[in-house]
Amino acid sequence: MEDAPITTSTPIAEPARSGLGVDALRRDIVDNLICLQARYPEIATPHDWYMALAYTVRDRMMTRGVATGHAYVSHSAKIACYLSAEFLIGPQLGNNLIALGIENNVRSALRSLGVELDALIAIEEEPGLGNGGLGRLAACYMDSLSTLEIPAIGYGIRYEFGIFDQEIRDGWQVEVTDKWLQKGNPWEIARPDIAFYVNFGGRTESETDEQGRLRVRWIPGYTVKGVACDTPLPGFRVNTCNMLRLWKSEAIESFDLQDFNAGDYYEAVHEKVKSETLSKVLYPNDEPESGKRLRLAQQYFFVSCSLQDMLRLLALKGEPVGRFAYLFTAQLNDTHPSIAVAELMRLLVDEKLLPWDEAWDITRRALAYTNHTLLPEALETWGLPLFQSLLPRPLEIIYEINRRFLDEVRHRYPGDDARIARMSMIDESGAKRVRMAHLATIGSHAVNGVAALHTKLLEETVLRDFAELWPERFRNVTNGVTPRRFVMLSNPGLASLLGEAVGEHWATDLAKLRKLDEYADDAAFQDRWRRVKRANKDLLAANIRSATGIAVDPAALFDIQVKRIHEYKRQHLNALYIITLYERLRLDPHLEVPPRCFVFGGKAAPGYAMAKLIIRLITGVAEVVNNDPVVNGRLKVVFFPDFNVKNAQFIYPAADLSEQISTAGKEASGTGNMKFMMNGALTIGTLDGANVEIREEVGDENFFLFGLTAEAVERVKREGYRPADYVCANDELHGVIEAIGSGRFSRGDREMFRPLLDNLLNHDPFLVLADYAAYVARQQDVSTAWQDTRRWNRMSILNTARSGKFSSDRAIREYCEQIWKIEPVRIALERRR
Ligand code: 26Q
Repeated sequence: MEDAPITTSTPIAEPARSGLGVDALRRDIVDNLICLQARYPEIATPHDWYMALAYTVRDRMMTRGVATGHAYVSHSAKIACYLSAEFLIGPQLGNNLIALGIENNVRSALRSLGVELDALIAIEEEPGLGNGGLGRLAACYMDSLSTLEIPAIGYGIRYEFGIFDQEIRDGWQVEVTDKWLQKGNPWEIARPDIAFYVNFGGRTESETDEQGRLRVRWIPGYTVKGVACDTPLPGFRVNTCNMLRLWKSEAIESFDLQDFNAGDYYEAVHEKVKSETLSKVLYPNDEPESGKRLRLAQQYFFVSCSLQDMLRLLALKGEPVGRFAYLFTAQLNDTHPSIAVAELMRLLVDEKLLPWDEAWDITRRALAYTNHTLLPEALETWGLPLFQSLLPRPLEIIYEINRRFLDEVRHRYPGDDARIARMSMIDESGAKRVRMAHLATIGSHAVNGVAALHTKLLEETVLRDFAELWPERFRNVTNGVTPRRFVMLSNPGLASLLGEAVGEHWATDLAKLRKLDEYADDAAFQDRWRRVKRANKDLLAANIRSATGIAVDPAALFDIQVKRIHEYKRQHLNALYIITLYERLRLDPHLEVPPRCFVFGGKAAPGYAMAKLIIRLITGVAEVVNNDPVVNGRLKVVFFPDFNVKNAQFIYPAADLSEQISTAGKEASGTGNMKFMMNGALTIGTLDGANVEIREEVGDENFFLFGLTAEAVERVKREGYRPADYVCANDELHGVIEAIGSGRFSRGDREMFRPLLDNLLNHDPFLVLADYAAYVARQQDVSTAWQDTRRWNRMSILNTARSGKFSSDRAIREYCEQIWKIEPVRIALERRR
């Protein structure tokens, strides 16, 4: 057979797979459609086009990713490793197009093929590999790390099933499994060659080696293999493209072979299934649940793989183990990866044969810990028997660290046994438990909270003894969010208006938004501002209509609370206010009430009955209020199902009012509050988490503050909180409680909300009724302000103008300067043909 003839059609000037021009993009999209999707254009489905485009975009990122990886190995630059059990990165296509700056060219290329880009962006399923704030924070930080050209790797778990999809049936939450991998994931690169073994169970043996050193051998009960799955995360308009490296569990080959040889085929297959189970599913609770062995196994699994990978990279860099802490810094995203303290010690002492003291010095200098909660029930601890049986060797190491640490404490505070008991890594007050926050604190050179108030309370309460012992290790890094995803991508109308007003650099230098102050009273600018907001509200209204069937008026005040459902976040306080308004209208149908649309969104942990009942209350109120002719459309209540990153992107831009109403002292930071602010929403909120700093930035006159302070909350509790007093003192509140109890919002069922009322009236640690009157009064001020359109627009503009502090770029710069001591590395791209 002869070779095909050499043809000379007009060549496209740009190289395949890296060209950014319209012609090259168009050519490569069609190539990928044929070569990877095995479809020709005439019969391609939207999903085929999506895949072809995604691969085309991925190719462009590969060039950058490879150059970035090469630079990190050949430089002696330090790498920041962000260890997190969760990464909620959201849909990738739109974000990557923006980062590469090829959105317009791709749009043209597709249009010439008769395909609409927005339709392809809309069909992408997001990887829901997180619960909420903590997982999304990790994703925002990865975005900033790449954009700021900081050498970084995100390390986590590649769950096959992420957070469940939420459906609302009959007013109740129903959980549906998330099948994000069903149609394939074009962004991920599996790396079977990068794999590590992780041991579990079994026992340990000690022996003395030839050099007379004591050596411990861990004889595991079983071993699991972790395989790397990489997702490239490009920085905004830079060449840096860092990797998110997620570990997938697999069975080790030799293991099943052994059983197979022994003839026990079923046992071999069962072992394989068990190993694969490890990374199967994300725990959908944003609080630890006692006794979940698999959860602890997941944590150890990803931490061990990640640390082994860092040691591999160190060797690749040609560096000795002793240089570990100069070349890597690992940030522990809450205590979930805190077993890293023991595992790094194990790897250095047992495997690399370093002396204990040298290993301890490296460990402490390499690790730093971020705390995200003060709630006692959310502090992670593990029962000793479980820990012992799953991780016998790491537990021995924890004991040894603890013994040495407590000696130090004893030396410093002689005779203070109570302090020793408080600070120990083992809680011995009841059945013994390992305190992961103590492990993380003792094993780190820096500990930080996520907002100023949170850090202060952390130092005064949960980690008080540690802050007293090592004050220099504690610092605050207030959270931030990425303006690329949450303004530029989510709110293109606002983005172009901002570009005109303050110049194009706002997206990487958010403090530039300050210049908007000058426009706050400019009538023409206000008008454009209002029109952008209105278009966003039209879009949300359409999405509400298709998701719930509810028609809302885009001219109404959009009052939004989206976040996980939790008693401390007090969605039920918001519901009480809605019922208050409704009862007022029933009493006086002619009452003047500016039209409001209340939107809720958020998932409840599947086992959290009270949170699920709060959802039921909201949907019950919605059913009654939306359909009562007395209301006449002036109030609308919507529970938007399945709040996730994708939905969030059209919800934040449409908000007029942001509800941040947690009990003061309970919300570590909040990050939704920042996303709303950037998009021009005003906040009604308590002095909690980052609300405090938001109010400081925007000014009290542009923020609706209410409620007890954290101090007052503690005082009320100390003196005895008596909810009934607040009901007796407030007729409206009494009426609201009666209405719920009467079955008005439960189709006549007087039992349904009894547990909720019982909670509010008899044992509510979150003091809902204590803040009710102040909240209702402040909401009245909101309505008054809303009726003065000029005033409202001014406040809205000032909120965006003063949101600069809350960029994740600022937060990452602080981590780099104060904790990681890392500098940017410029990535050069070679010209390739
Ligand atoms: C732990 C052990 C076992 C099973 C589950 C968990 C678990 C999982 C997720 C515990 C906590 C979480 C998530 C916590 C979280 O999202 N916290 C939020 O973090 C945000 C980022 O700092 C803050 O803004 C929020 O205030 C905080 O609630």
